[in-house]
Amino acid sequence: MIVNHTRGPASSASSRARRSLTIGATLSLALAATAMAAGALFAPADNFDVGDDPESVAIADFDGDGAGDLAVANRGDDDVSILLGDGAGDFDLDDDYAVGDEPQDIVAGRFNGDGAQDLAVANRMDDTVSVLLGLGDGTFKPARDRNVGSSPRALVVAALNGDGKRDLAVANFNDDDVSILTGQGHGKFRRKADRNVGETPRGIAAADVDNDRRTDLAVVNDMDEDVSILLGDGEGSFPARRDFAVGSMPFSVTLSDFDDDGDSDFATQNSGDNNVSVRLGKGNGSFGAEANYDVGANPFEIISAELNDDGNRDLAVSNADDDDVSILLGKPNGTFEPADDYAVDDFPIGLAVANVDGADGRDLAVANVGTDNVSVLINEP
Ligand SMILES: [Ca+2]
Ligand SMILES: [Ca+2]
Ligand SMILES: [Ca+2]
Ligand SMILES: [Ca+2]
Repeated sequence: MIVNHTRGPASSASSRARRSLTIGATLSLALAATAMAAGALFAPADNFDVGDDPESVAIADFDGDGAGDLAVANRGDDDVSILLGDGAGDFDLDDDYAVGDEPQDIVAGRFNGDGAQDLAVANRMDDTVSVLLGLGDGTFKPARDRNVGSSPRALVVAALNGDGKRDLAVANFNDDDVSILTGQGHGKFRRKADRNVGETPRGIAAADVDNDRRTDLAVVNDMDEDVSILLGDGEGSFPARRDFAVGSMPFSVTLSDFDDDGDSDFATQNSGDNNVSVRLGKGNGSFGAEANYDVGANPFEIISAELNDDGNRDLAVSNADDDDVSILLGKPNGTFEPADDYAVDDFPIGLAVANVDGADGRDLAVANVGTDNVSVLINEP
């Protein structure tokens, strides 16, 4: 087990990024010009300063004004920055909230019954998840921490045990397992027995992949270069596991229905191959052969969403060494067009998607570790 294999940027990556800054900027401008000429899906990025080493970003409406806001986990500051949106694509830093040691991943969800959006954060150095309960006005109560496994790197909000309350599943990098935290409905969680997966899990997603109306999990394992599919029993346990191969150094997985056949499919970024793997689901917990699509250098995170309003799910991938985001537009049969790249800032990792400006189209937020800011890409359909 490689305990020191961290998800964050190594110093070599940072220096590599600095060395390539000039040529990277020139290339980015050229790519942006090309994209604009071809009918760009996104306007040039606007950047908003946050804390030190932002690794992850979530979008939700924290103050209830109908406009999407940002929550950013700052690994270097051990806190979360809240940026409130004005509904037109602009964001103001509102406040920071202390969380655990080296927050790595952040998700929004409603964990108690007050209707306000709350936050959960995986802290990789103190083996906890911080829960921040929102007050509905954009502010949060002080974090409460819950123990999970060793070196939690990613988490997902889902209904896992059929009581209608939001639960959490957390990928523990050092333990090769997943912690299941069942929500009690008042903002507290109960930890069930951990579930083993492959070696060094770094990313996690939730959906029903075998069409039994019970939520399942997809966990991407860096060392094993595969995805563990855990089939849920609807009671918060996952008795069945099958592993499906992907590429080299996968850190992130997304579940979606790319070919619109009603069965969940998955995609990973492969940092060692500079591409993505897509495997289409068969609806019974199994998946078809891997298809690969090239993206930029050192892809770190992948998300899926409908981005160009043609009815086919698309992919967005953050390319840490290219300082841009690759957009792969989906086709009806579950294959993808070649990537279009959109420039962001230095060493982008975290991605989130939602409509933040009120106009048509889903927008992207990208957390840039190298420049301690978040890039917002506004969709221009
Ligand atoms: Ca708002
Ligand atoms: Ca299921
Ligand atoms: Ca499908
Ligand atoms: Ca699409």
